[in-house]
Amino acid sequence: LSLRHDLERALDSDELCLYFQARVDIARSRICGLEALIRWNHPSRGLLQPADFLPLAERSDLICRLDHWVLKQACRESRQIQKDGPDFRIAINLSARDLYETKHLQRLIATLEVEGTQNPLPLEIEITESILMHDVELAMDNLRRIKAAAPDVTIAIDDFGSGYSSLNYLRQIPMDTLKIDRAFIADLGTENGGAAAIVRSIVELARNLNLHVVAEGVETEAQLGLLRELGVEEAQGFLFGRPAPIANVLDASRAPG
Ligand code: G
Ligand code: G
Ligand code: MN
Ligand code: NA
Repeated sequence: LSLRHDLERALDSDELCLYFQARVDIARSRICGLEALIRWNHPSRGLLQPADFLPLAERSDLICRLDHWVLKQACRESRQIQKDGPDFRIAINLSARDLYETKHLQRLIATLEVEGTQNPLPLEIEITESILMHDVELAMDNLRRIKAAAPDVTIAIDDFGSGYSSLNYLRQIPMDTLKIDRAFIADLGTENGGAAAIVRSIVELARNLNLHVVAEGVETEAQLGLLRELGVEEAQGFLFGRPAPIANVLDASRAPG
């Protein structure tokens, strides 16, 4: 109850902050993008993770205010990031209400329309497969509206493989990137067979649909080696670094070795 009140106040104070996690180009072994992930520095509870407060925010349009804050803040920080990574793509996460509720979608589109061309770094929006499939016809219409207003903003399907995408819709959804759900990466190279076959199928599908592929949750060199063999282009996960404030991520990327 009071957490909700605190969160409304946090939006107008400087308690919210962004952590970033690197996305790595596997062939070149270098960072090619960053995913912005929200954190909340609560005055008495300490640093809160999305799981601690996003479910609460998602019950109302508070989530849209948070997501809009994240978009604006990620763009602000892009000016600093640009110095170290002039071509890093900056990804933010959207929630169901952002995509499906007209009022919030319109505000998002208005901001993307400006930032999509003025931001120093290219922007990507991530939407989970399950949110997309919730009402896929409306989702496609609304993604087309985003693309029409902000053609340089790319669209990624997050947690791909965990939902139930119809192959027929996949062909029609205006999207650029598939982020393979980390459950498949966790099973790569284990007795829990089939994960490699699924990753291989996703890579094949992505090639045919002209999409980029990112593996999420990469934690070991063994997984990275398999992903390279399977033709996955990009990887994200604890192997390369945990989400952290941007200065830490950029320092780590400059460190030798
Ligand atoms: O940061 P962490 O790795 O704990 O993220 C946990 C979950 O919270 C992920 O599914 C991520 O997509 C989601 N998440 C993190 N930041 C945001 C945000 O700014 N907006 C939305 N809608 N979800 C976010
Ligand atoms: O949007 P998404 O759900 O993909 O957000 C990323 C989430 O995944 C965050 O909670 C982040 O902390 C978590 N994460 C990032 N890398 C790894 C990893 O290598 N392993 C695991 N288990 N979780 C990860
Ligand atoms: Mn994500
Ligand atoms: Na994900």
